[in-house]
Amino acid sequence: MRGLPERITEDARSALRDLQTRLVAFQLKYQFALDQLETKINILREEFEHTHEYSPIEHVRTRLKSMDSLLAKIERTNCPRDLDSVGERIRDIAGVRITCSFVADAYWIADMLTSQPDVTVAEVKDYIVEPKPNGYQSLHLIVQVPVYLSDRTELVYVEVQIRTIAMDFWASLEHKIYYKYEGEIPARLRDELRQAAIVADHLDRTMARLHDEVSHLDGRHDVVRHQRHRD
Ligand code: 0O2
Repeated sequence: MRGLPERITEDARSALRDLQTRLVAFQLKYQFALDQLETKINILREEFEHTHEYSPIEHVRTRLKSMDSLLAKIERTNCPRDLDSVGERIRDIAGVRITCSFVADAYWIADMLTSQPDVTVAEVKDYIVEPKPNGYQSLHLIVQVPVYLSDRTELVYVEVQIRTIAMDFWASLEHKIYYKYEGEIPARLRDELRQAAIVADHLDRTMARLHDEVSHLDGRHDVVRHQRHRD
């Protein structure tokens, strides 16, 4: 290739190897943090299913930010290009998305997770109480969890997004449309999406009301929920 020396020196080779080792270690700690949180969430889910034959957690998905997306965010946010700054400033490198049936469950799950002694809340963005102008609704938490390595413990940021199935349905499609139009969604589609977000919100409210009505008849879910809140 033109512009590159034909043979890289031993020093350059060793610097590259060192960088590669540090990058892999950097990514691994996010994977470990995700594994930990996923285990915590699965324990909550299994315990609920076993004890109450019901779980507020419908589905859990984890993802590590791709290198392309991370580099774009470093660029966009003018983040200094060292791993310490990236780890401190970009807090959604590891992400967990939890879907639930009802809006109240989103807060309930957030409470259960963040009341664990090794989960520290760093930020909360409540786009359910205050949806984004495009209609996006979700509860976002940035938490820190300890990752125990062979020679040290690191506190690692993870973004947790909690939302109902209806909000998730909306967000998945909006995300696809947003990328298809590279952020410039035509006005008609934008309006229809905003309208669809209102419909999703209405659906969530109706389902919650119906669920409450039925729960009063068998008493099961509410008993579980109220017990949890009293604890
Ligand atoms: P991906 O592909 O899910 O990783 P920023 O990350 O700079 O956009 P900020 O303030 O750091 O913004 O975080 P914020 O507002 O909590 O949003 C971060 C993530 O929430 C996004 O990550 C999306 O997953 C989701 N999100 C936020 N706003 C919207 C929205 O309007 N529509 C949809 N569909 N999702 C949204 P990424 O990195 O953009 O995407």
